[in-house]
Amino acid sequence: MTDPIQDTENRHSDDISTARRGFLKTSGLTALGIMLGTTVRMDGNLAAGFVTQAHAQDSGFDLMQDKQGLLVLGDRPLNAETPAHLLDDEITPYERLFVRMNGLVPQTALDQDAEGWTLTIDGEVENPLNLTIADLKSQFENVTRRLVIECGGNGRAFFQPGTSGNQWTMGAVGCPEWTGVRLADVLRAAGVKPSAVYTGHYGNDVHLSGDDQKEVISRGVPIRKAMEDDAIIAWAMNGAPLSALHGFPLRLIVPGYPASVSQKYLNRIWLRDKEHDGAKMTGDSYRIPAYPVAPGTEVPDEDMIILEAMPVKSLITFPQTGAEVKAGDATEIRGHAWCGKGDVAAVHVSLDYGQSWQKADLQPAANRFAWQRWHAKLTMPQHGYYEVWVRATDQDGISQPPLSPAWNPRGYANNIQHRIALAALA
Ligand SMILES: Nc1nc2c(c(=O)[nH]1)N[C@H]1C(S)=C(S)[C@@H](COP(=O)(O)O)O[C@H]1N2
Ligand SMILES: [Mo]
Repeated sequence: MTDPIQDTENRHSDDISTARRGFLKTSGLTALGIMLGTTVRMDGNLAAGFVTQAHAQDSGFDLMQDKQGLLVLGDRPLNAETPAHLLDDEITPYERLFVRMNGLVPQTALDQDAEGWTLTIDGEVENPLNLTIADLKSQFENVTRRLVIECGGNGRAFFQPGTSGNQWTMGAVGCPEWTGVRLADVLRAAGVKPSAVYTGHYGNDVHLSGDDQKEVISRGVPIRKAMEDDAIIAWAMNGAPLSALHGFPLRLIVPGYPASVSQKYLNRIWLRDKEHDGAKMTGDSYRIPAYPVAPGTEVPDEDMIILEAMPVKSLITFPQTGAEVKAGDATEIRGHAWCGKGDVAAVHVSLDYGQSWQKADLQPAANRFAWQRWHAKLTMPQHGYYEVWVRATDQDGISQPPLSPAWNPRGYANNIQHRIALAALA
């Protein structure tokens, strides 16, 4: 069955320009992504050209070998998203978690070598700390939490006109289970001075240029966000040490905000007496206009403000778009919903292009900032083509729009409704 929304290259047919589609179809990286999306073994039987090209590029190819079904958007830096139907697990397994690198994976992570690793807490604190991973494990309460990470640019592909950056569709999101210590506990142990207003996060990944003096990414959050109980400094994901791609040996998870603040390969948190100004904090990075702008507007940097809480969002993770169902039978539809403010209030599904909505059964979150499972049963009245649309609503009554929301120059925070196509058989 070929319909516009089952084809990942076409995405929402009305949301991506023909020009862009043409580009994606002919791009070698798309071909690579499609190959990685299959069960083809990475090392044995690929065309020599691919292997050579990939190996020349930071061995991104090797790193992807235990990922299953992800679509690679680029390999230097390495970026890959997960098709919605592969995000059906309540706890996202390693194999299906998206990858977002701004630079190159550091050697320490490739070698899984945490020998001598320390986390420095300095700046606006009474007692600067230098903590080993053993110190973190023994001196602070250990916590395990399911926390959503979502790239600020997830959904970028649907903005018109298009904006530069990875053309993420729906799958730059996941909800693994993280183990570590509360960021707030560690900051309190360092003694937060009243002058501290912002955090600045650092890791040891390598700039694409190879220049080790250049910062890859160093973002931060307002101190009030850092002192909430939810953010953790993690050393494990799904019960295993962090992997090379996801931040070994330590990373921050600051849920609710764009995942760019969740620093991987974490070795320093600098408390600042002003808004942090590290790499990708300034200019238009992870910023949106301070006022609504017409699509395509050039916005001066001084009118851009930092993107904080991510908007309410949901996915249909079952069935897979394009599936065949039986007309007249109640069909199980399910997915997840999450929100940068905390819990989701309601989820609705529509079988008639948003003209009428049915309330889905929504389960409570395992903990704050975990995604919430929803289920619905829908019956296709007769044979033919159907679309299922989903819409989540947050605690303030704000729900997802059917079309891309406020256009912004870098294409952040797009929480357009997800939809799938189904073929109902007689
Ligand atoms: N050190 C470091 N941390 C980082 C990044 C990075 O490039 N380097 N990318 C950030 C961005 S933009 C995102 S969306 C998340 C992605 O996390 P993941 O690759 O574990 O899915 O990591 C964040 N932390
Ligand atoms: Mo991101």
